[in-house]
Amino acid sequence: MGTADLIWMNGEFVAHEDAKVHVLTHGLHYGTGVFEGIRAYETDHGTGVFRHQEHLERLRRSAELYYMKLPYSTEELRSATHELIGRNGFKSCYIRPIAYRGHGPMGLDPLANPVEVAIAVWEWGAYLGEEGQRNGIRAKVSTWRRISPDSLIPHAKASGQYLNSVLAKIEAKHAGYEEAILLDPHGHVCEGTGENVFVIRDGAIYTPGHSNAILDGITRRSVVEIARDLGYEVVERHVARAELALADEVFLTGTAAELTPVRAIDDHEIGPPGEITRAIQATLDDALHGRDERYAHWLDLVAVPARA
Ligand code: PPE
Repeated sequence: MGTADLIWMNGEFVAHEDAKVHVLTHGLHYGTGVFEGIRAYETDHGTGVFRHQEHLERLRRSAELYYMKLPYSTEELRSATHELIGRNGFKSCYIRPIAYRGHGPMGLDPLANPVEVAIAVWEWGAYLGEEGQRNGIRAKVSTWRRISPDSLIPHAKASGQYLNSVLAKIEAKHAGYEEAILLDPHGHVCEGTGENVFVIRDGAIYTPGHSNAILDGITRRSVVEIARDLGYEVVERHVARAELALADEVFLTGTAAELTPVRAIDDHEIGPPGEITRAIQATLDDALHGRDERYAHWLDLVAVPARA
Protein backbone atom coordinates (compact mmCIF):
# COMPACT_ATOMS: atom_id res chain seq x y z
CA MET A 1 0.00 0.00 0.00
CA GLY A 2 1.62 3.26 -1.15
CA THR A 3 1.03 5.95 1.47
CA ALA A 4 0.23 9.53 0.50
CA ASP A 5 1.97 12.61 1.93
CA LEU A 6 -1.25 14.55 2.37
CA ILE A 7 -4.82 13.89 3.50
CA TRP A 8 -7.66 16.34 3.05
CA MET A 9 -9.48 16.96 6.34
CA ASN A 10 -12.33 19.41 6.87
CA GLY A 11 -11.20 21.71 4.10
CA GLU A 12 -7.45 21.54 4.66
CA PHE A 13 -4.55 19.51 3.36
CA VAL A 14 -2.75 18.02 6.34
CA ALA A 15 0.30 15.78 6.60
CA HIS A 16 -0.52 12.06 6.65
CA GLU A 17 0.66 11.67 10.27
CA ASP A 18 -1.40 14.67 11.41
CA ALA A 19 -4.75 13.43 10.07
CA LYS A 20 -6.08 12.49 13.53
CA VAL A 21 -9.43 12.37 15.30
CA HIS A 22 -10.35 12.67 18.97
CA VAL A 23 -10.92 9.41 20.85
CA LEU A 24 -14.43 10.58 21.71
CA THR A 25 -15.35 10.88 18.02
CA HIS A 26 -18.98 9.72 17.79
CA GLY A 27 -18.28 7.65 14.67
CA LEU A 28 -15.59 5.67 16.48
CA HIS A 29 -17.97 4.64 19.27
CA TYR A 30 -21.16 4.09 17.30
CA GLY A 31 -20.13 3.65 13.67
CA THR A 32 -21.90 6.85 12.63
CA GLY A 33 -20.02 7.46 9.43
CA VAL A 34 -20.52 7.01 5.71
CA PHE A 35 -17.80 6.52 3.14
CA GLU A 36 -16.94 5.82 -0.46
CA GLY A 37 -14.36 3.79 -2.29
CA ILE A 38 -13.30 5.25 -5.63
CA ARG A 39 -10.41 4.50 -7.94
CA ALA A 40 -8.40 6.76 -10.21
CA TYR A 41 -6.53 5.27 -13.14
CA GLU A 42 -3.67 6.35 -15.32
CA THR A 43 -4.91 6.94 -18.86
CA ASP A 44 -3.40 8.41 -22.02
CA HIS A 45 -5.18 11.67 -21.20
CA GLY A 46 -3.98 11.89 -17.60
CA THR A 47 -5.37 10.51 -14.35
CA GLY A 48 -9.07 9.66 -14.58
CA VAL A 49 -11.36 9.20 -11.58
CA PHE A 50 -13.85 6.46 -12.39
CA ARG A 51 -17.50 7.58 -12.15
CA HIS A 52 -16.51 10.24 -9.66
CA GLN A 53 -19.79 12.12 -9.63
CA GLU A 54 -21.83 8.97 -8.99
CA HIS A 55 -19.62 7.97 -6.07
CA LEU A 56 -19.95 11.42 -4.52
CA GLU A 57 -23.71 11.38 -5.05
CA ARG A 58 -23.90 7.99 -3.33
CA LEU A 59 -21.88 9.43 -0.43
CA ARG A 60 -24.41 12.24 -0.10
CA ARG A 61 -27.34 9.83 -0.20
CA SER A 62 -25.73 7.52 2.36
CA ALA A 63 -25.24 10.56 4.60
CA GLU A 64 -28.86 11.67 4.17
CA LEU A 65 -30.14 8.21 5.08
CA TYR A 66 -28.34 8.62 8.41
CA TYR A 67 -29.57 12.22 8.85
CA MET A 68 -26.14 13.70 8.20
CA LYS A 69 -25.80 16.84 6.11
CA LEU A 70 -22.47 17.08 4.33
CA PRO A 71 -20.91 20.49 4.96
CA TYR A 72 -19.33 20.48 1.46
CA SER A 73 -20.91 20.44 -1.97
CA THR A 74 -20.24 17.62 -4.40
CA GLU A 75 -18.22 20.04 -6.52
CA GLU A 76 -16.09 21.03 -3.51
CA LEU A 77 -15.36 17.39 -2.72
CA ARG A 78 -14.63 16.68 -6.36
CA SER A 79 -12.10 19.48 -6.74
CA ALA A 80 -10.52 18.72 -3.33
CA THR A 81 -9.99 15.15 -4.56
CA HIS A 82 -8.39 16.34 -7.79
CA GLU A 83 -6.03 18.59 -5.90
CA LEU A 84 -5.24 15.84 -3.39
CA ILE A 85 -4.29 13.41 -6.16
CA GLY A 86 -2.15 16.06 -7.85
CA ARG A 87 -0.41 17.19 -4.68
CA ASN A 88 0.37 13.62 -3.69
CA GLY A 89 1.76 12.96 -7.15
CA PHE A 90 -0.29 9.82 -7.77
CA LYS A 91 -1.04 8.72 -11.32
CA SER A 92 -3.43 6.06 -10.06
CA CYS A 93 -4.82 5.51 -6.59
CA TYR A 94 -7.71 4.43 -4.41
CA ILE A 95 -9.76 7.30 -2.97
CA ARG A 96 -11.55 7.10 0.38
CA PRO A 97 -13.88 9.98 1.26
CA ILE A 98 -15.44 9.58 4.69
CA ALA A 99 -17.98 11.70 6.56
CA TYR A 100 -18.56 10.98 10.23
CA ARG A 101 -20.09 12.38 13.37
CA GLY A 102 -17.27 14.03 15.27
CA HIS A 103 -16.44 14.85 18.87
CA GLY A 104 -19.43 16.25 20.75
CA PRO A 105 -22.02 14.94 23.16
CA MET A 106 -21.76 11.22 23.93
CA GLY A 107 -24.83 9.03 23.66
CA LEU A 108 -26.86 7.77 20.80
CA ASP A 109 -28.49 10.99 19.71
CA PRO A 110 -25.91 12.18 17.16
CA LEU A 111 -27.71 15.25 15.90
CA ALA A 112 -25.64 17.80 17.85
CA ASN A 113 -22.33 16.26 16.79
CA PRO A 114 -20.52 17.93 13.90
CA VAL A 115 -20.32 16.15 10.55
CA GLU A 116 -16.65 16.00 9.65
CA VAL A 117 -15.28 15.03 6.26
CA ALA A 118 -11.93 13.64 5.18
CA ILE A 119 -10.54 12.33 1.92
CA ALA A 120 -7.56 9.99 1.82
CA VAL A 121 -5.81 8.49 -1.17
CA TRP A 122 -3.36 5.61 -1.38
CA GLU A 123 -1.95 3.23 -3.92
CA TRP A 124 -3.85 -0.05 -3.70
CA GLY A 125 -3.14 -3.10 -5.82
CA ALA A 126 -5.41 -6.04 -6.60
CA TYR A 127 -7.83 -6.25 -3.63
CA LEU A 128 -8.16 -10.04 -3.67
CA GLY A 129 -4.65 -10.63 -5.02
CA GLU A 130 -3.31 -10.51 -8.56
CA GLU A 131 -3.50 -14.25 -8.82
CA GLY A 132 -7.15 -14.08 -7.77
CA GLN A 133 -7.96 -11.38 -10.29
CA ARG A 134 -6.38 -13.44 -13.06
CA ASN A 135 -7.37 -16.98 -12.20
CA GLY A 136 -10.21 -16.64 -9.72
CA ILE A 137 -10.63 -16.86 -5.97
CA ARG A 138 -12.20 -19.46 -3.69
CA ALA A 139 -15.25 -18.22 -1.82
CA LYS A 140 -17.40 -19.59 0.98
CA VAL A 141 -21.03 -18.88 1.74
CA SER A 142 -21.00 -17.19 5.13
CA THR A 143 -22.88 -18.42 8.17
CA TRP A 144 -23.47 -14.70 8.84
CA ARG A 145 -26.51 -13.30 7.07
CA ARG A 146 -26.25 -9.99 5.25
CA ILE A 147 -27.59 -7.05 7.31
CA SER A 148 -31.32 -6.80 6.85
CA PRO A 149 -33.24 -3.71 5.72
CA ASP A 150 -35.36 -4.35 8.84
CA SER A 151 -32.47 -3.17 10.99
CA LEU A 152 -30.02 -1.23 8.84
CA ILE A 153 -29.77 0.20 5.34
CA PRO A 154 -28.01 -2.15 2.90
CA HIS A 155 -28.18 0.57 0.24
CA ALA A 156 -26.15 2.98 2.36
CA LYS A 157 -22.39 2.68 2.58
CA ALA A 158 -22.16 3.29 6.31
CA SER A 159 -19.20 2.53 8.55
CA GLY A 160 -21.02 0.65 11.31
CA GLN A 161 -22.70 -1.64 8.81
CA TYR A 162 -19.33 -3.07 7.88
CA LEU A 163 -19.11 -5.06 11.14
CA ASN A 164 -21.27 -7.53 9.21
CA SER A 165 -18.67 -7.78 6.44
CA VAL A 166 -15.82 -7.97 8.96
CA LEU A 167 -17.35 -11.02 10.68
CA ALA A 168 -17.98 -12.75 7.36
CA LYS A 169 -14.47 -11.97 6.11
CA ILE A 170 -12.77 -13.30 9.24
CA GLU A 171 -14.83 -16.47 9.14
CA ALA A 172 -13.99 -17.06 5.47
CA LYS A 173 -10.27 -16.40 5.96
CA HIS A 174 -10.07 -18.68 9.01
CA ALA A 175 -11.70 -21.42 6.95
CA GLY A 176 -9.10 -20.97 4.19
CA TYR A 177 -11.09 -19.01 1.60
CA GLU A 178 -10.36 -15.62 0.12
CA GLU A 179 -13.87 -14.22 0.29
CA ALA A 180 -17.33 -14.74 1.80
CA ILE A 181 -20.66 -14.49 0.05
CA LEU A 182 -23.57 -13.48 2.25
CA LEU A 183 -27.18 -14.61 1.97
CA ASP A 184 -30.23 -12.87 3.36
CA PRO A 185 -32.47 -14.56 5.98
CA HIS A 186 -34.53 -16.17 3.16
CA GLY A 187 -31.44 -17.76 1.66
CA HIS A 188 -31.19 -15.40 -1.28
CA VAL A 189 -27.68 -14.53 -2.41
CA CYS A 190 -26.82 -10.89 -1.64
CA GLU A 191 -23.16 -10.04 -2.15
CA GLY A 192 -19.57 -10.45 -1.03
CA THR A 193 -18.12 -8.59 1.97
CA GLY A 194 -17.20 -5.69 -0.33
CA GLU A 195 -18.37 -6.79 -3.79
CA ASN A 196 -21.53 -7.47 -5.77
CA VAL A 197 -21.94 -10.93 -7.26
CA PHE A 198 -22.88 -12.23 -10.71
CA VAL A 199 -23.62 -15.81 -11.81
CA ILE A 200 -23.65 -17.06 -15.39
CA ARG A 201 -25.59 -20.06 -16.57
CA ASP A 202 -26.29 -21.21 -20.12
CA GLY A 203 -25.04 -17.92 -21.51
CA ALA A 204 -27.24 -15.61 -19.38
CA ILE A 205 -26.02 -13.44 -16.53
CA TYR A 206 -27.91 -13.14 -13.23
CA THR A 207 -27.34 -10.79 -10.33
CA PRO A 208 -29.38 -9.95 -7.23
CA GLY A 209 -31.59 -6.86 -7.67
CA HIS A 210 -32.33 -3.85 -5.52
CA SER A 211 -34.98 -5.57 -3.44
CA ASN A 212 -32.21 -7.86 -2.21
CA ALA A 213 -29.96 -6.49 0.55
CA ILE A 214 -27.20 -5.19 -1.70
CA LEU A 215 -25.20 -2.04 -2.14
CA ASP A 216 -26.05 -0.39 -5.46
CA GLY A 217 -22.53 -0.97 -6.71
CA ILE A 218 -21.16 1.42 -9.27
CA THR A 219 -18.95 -1.30 -10.75
CA ARG A 220 -22.07 -3.49 -10.83
CA ARG A 221 -23.89 -0.83 -12.85
CA SER A 222 -20.92 -0.50 -15.18
CA VAL A 223 -20.68 -4.26 -15.67
CA VAL A 224 -24.41 -4.57 -16.41
CA GLU A 225 -24.06 -1.91 -19.10
CA ILE A 226 -20.90 -3.45 -20.54
CA ALA A 227 -22.40 -6.95 -20.59
CA ARG A 228 -25.50 -5.70 -22.44
CA ASP A 229 -23.31 -3.76 -24.88
CA LEU A 230 -21.43 -7.01 -25.53
CA GLY A 231 -24.77 -8.63 -26.37
CA TYR A 232 -25.30 -10.68 -23.22
CA GLU A 233 -28.60 -10.97 -21.42
CA VAL A 234 -28.45 -9.64 -17.86
CA VAL A 235 -31.30 -10.45 -15.47
CA GLU A 236 -31.69 -8.91 -12.01
CA ARG A 237 -33.53 -11.41 -9.83
CA HIS A 238 -33.29 -13.54 -6.69
CA VAL A 239 -30.34 -15.90 -6.86
CA ALA A 240 -30.47 -19.11 -4.82
CA ARG A 241 -27.42 -20.42 -2.99
CA ALA A 242 -27.31 -23.56 -5.13
CA GLU A 243 -27.07 -21.46 -8.26
CA LEU A 244 -23.61 -20.38 -7.17
CA ALA A 245 -22.36 -23.93 -7.23
CA LEU A 246 -24.33 -24.85 -10.36
CA ALA A 247 -23.13 -21.81 -12.31
CA ASP A 248 -20.88 -22.02 -15.35
CA GLU A 249 -19.12 -18.85 -14.22
CA VAL A 250 -19.26 -16.60 -11.14
CA PHE A 251 -17.59 -13.26 -10.58
CA LEU A 252 -17.50 -10.40 -8.07
CA THR A 253 -17.40 -6.68 -8.81
CA GLY A 254 -16.38 -3.68 -6.75
CA THR A 255 -14.21 -0.61 -6.88
CA ALA A 256 -11.46 -2.26 -4.88
CA ALA A 257 -11.91 -5.76 -6.38
CA GLU A 258 -12.72 -4.49 -9.91
CA LEU A 259 -13.85 -7.72 -11.60
CA THR A 260 -12.58 -10.77 -9.74
CA PRO A 261 -13.60 -14.23 -10.98
CA VAL A 262 -14.65 -16.93 -8.50
CA ARG A 263 -13.22 -20.38 -9.26
CA ALA A 264 -14.79 -22.37 -6.42
CA ILE A 265 -17.71 -21.94 -4.01
CA ASP A 266 -17.91 -24.02 -0.84
CA ASP A 267 -15.36 -26.40 -2.42
CA HIS A 268 -17.49 -26.92 -5.52
CA GLU A 269 -15.21 -26.34 -8.44
CA ILE A 270 -16.49 -23.77 -10.93
CA GLY A 271 -13.25 -23.72 -12.83
CA PRO A 272 -10.97 -21.08 -14.28
CA PRO A 273 -12.53 -17.83 -15.50
CA GLY A 274 -14.86 -18.56 -18.42
CA GLU A 275 -15.34 -16.85 -21.74
CA ILE A 276 -18.06 -14.40 -20.67
CA THR A 277 -16.21 -13.42 -17.49
CA ARG A 278 -13.06 -12.81 -19.51
CA ALA A 279 -14.85 -10.73 -22.13
CA ILE A 280 -16.51 -8.49 -19.54
CA GLN A 281 -13.34 -8.23 -17.47
CA ALA A 282 -11.33 -7.13 -20.52
CA THR A 283 -13.88 -4.49 -21.53
CA LEU A 284 -14.17 -3.20 -17.95
CA ASP A 285 -10.40 -2.96 -17.77
CA ASP A 286 -10.35 -0.93 -21.00
CA ALA A 287 -13.09 1.33 -19.64
CA LEU A 288 -11.23 1.88 -16.35
CA HIS A 289 -8.02 2.79 -18.15
CA GLY A 290 -9.64 5.03 -20.76
CA ARG A 291 -9.00 2.66 -23.66
CA ASP A 292 -12.62 2.36 -24.79
CA GLU A 293 -14.25 5.43 -26.31
CA ARG A 294 -17.75 4.15 -25.50
CA TYR A 295 -17.06 4.60 -21.80
CA ALA A 296 -14.77 7.64 -21.90
CA HIS A 297 -17.47 9.71 -20.15
CA TRP A 298 -17.05 7.52 -17.06
CA LEU A 299 -13.64 9.05 -16.36
CA ASP A 300 -13.34 12.40 -14.61
CA LEU A 301 -9.91 13.62 -15.70
CA VAL A 302 -7.80 15.27 -13.01
CA ALA A 303 -6.90 18.74 -14.21
CA VAL A 304 -4.17 19.33 -11.62
CA PRO A 305 -0.77 18.33 -13.05
CA ALA A 306 0.85 15.51 -11.12
CA ARG A 307 3.98 16.44 -9.17
CA ALA A 308 7.20 15.57 -11.03
N1 PPE B 1 -21.06 -4.28 -1.79
C1 PPE B 1 -20.40 -3.87 -0.70
C2 PPE B 1 -20.86 -4.31 0.63
C3 PPE B 1 -19.30 -3.02 -0.87
O1 PPE B 1 -18.66 -2.59 0.21
C4 PPE B 1 -18.89 -2.64 -2.16
C5 PPE B 1 -17.70 -1.75 -2.35
C6 PPE B 1 -19.63 -3.11 -3.28
C7 PPE B 1 -20.71 -3.93 -3.04
C8 PPE B 1 -19.31 -2.69 -4.68
O2 PPE B 1 -19.63 -1.34 -4.89
P1 PPE B 1 -18.85 -0.44 -5.93
O3 PPE B 1 -17.47 -0.21 -5.38
O4 PPE B 1 -19.64 0.80 -6.00
O5 PPE B 1 -18.79 -1.17 -7.21
N2 PPE B 1 -16.67 -1.92 -1.38
C9 PPE B 1 -15.67 -0.89 -1.21
C10 PPE B 1 -14.90 -1.07 0.09
C11 PPE B 1 -13.84 -2.09 0.11
C12 PPE B 1 -13.02 -2.01 1.38
O6 PPE B 1 -12.39 -3.02 1.73
O7 PPE B 1 -12.96 -0.96 2.02
C13 PPE B 1 -14.78 -0.75 -2.44
O8 PPE B 1 -14.71 -1.65 -3.26
O9 PPE B 1 -14.15 0.30 -2.57
